[in-house]
Amino acid sequence: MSRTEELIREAETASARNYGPLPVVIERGEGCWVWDVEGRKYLDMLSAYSALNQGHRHPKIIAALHEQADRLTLTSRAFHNDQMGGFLRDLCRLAGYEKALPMNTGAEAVETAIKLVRKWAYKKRGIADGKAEIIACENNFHGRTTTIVGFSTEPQYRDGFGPFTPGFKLIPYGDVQALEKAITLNTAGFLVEPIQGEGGVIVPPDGYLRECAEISRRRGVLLMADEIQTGLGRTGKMFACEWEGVRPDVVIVGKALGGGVIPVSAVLADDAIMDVFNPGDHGSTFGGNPLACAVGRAALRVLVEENLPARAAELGAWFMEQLRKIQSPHMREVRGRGLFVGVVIRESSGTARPFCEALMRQGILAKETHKQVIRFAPPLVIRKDELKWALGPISEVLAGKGVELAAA
Ligand code: IF1
Repeated sequence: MSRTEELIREAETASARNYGPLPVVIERGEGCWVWDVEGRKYLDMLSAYSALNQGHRHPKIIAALHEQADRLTLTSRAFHNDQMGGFLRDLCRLAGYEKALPMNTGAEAVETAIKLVRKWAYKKRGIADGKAEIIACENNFHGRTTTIVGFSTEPQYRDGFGPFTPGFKLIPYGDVQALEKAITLNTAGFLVEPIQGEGGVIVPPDGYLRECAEISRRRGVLLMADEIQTGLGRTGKMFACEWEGVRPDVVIVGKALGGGVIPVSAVLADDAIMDVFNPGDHGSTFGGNPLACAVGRAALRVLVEENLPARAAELGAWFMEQLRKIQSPHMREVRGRGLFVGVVIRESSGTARPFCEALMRQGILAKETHKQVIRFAPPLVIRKDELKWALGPISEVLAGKGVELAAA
């Protein structure tokens, strides 16, 4: 048995079967490259679903981690720590909001935003107790808690996990009329991904977010943008909503906020919304811990100092242009924004999975989403020559080389 097989067997024996990863065991990473236990090198074009925008082990982020680890790691929110204020101030300045509430994972931040908007609805909008509604979109992905999967439209994410939290209404993504129609006097918020990630890298029609913002403002509904995956440079702007000049009422960030090191998430809003929270209303043992804050602050500094959003815009536009030139009988469409790119495989060619397996054998790690889509989202620190190299194996695989197509 190879070392890879041994380690996979060990993990599969001891872990729950809630994942089906590619059969590669990674032991080291640097920048946009990782190495497996057999010493093979791969270009990481998944970036831990955009949690590694700054690349693996960015020296400035690792230095902040070490420095803080040697001083103080955790206090709980029962006491103050000397790192949280500076981090949240930087985050608020970068995003243009008055307040930030720190949590750990994306799902926790989404839950936080839901609680915030509901409480705002009762305290500020005067919605009758227990009646507040939040509108979300079909094909959404906002996390895995029981409340969040309750408004998923993916049957597998819900199957076996009910009963679910009431108070959510679904509308088609990209449809402004549907939003206008779905809003009632009890609607508190509209929760939306600027680009649907897990949904298959779905870019909404031009003007969609702007019109949603206009409708929300006119109807007194809070616009809640889940920028967990699209934020922090991925799409070529610091926040994807900037593409349409939209300033949501509530912004949710996570993933790359932790610099690829530890889970750090946050909810951003102005004080007129955030001030509905009183001591005891909400919290987290680890949220706002000094280690996370030191790392998060360094993570933000790297995004700004290295102009990562602009790099994503430039390299992403070029990369998509090159992908579209590839001659492939299997490729139906290339879509995305910045370095958030989806290549859609024709249904007649089977699923995207064997293409991802073939890419892996050629030294490129990418992951399929929604069966037909290969997602390419490398760290934003990637260089043009590295992307250029990737186009070689990508072209070959999309042409069918090394792809074990399942019998139709
Ligand atoms: C997994 C997907 C991506 C997210 C948005 C909230 C969360 C996520 C827009 C929750 C998380 C992750 C979860 C991860 C895989 C990944 C994913 F394929 F599952 F859907 F990126 F597309 N909002 N997305 O994308 O954040 O609680 O995980 O920190 O394995 O489930 P989290």
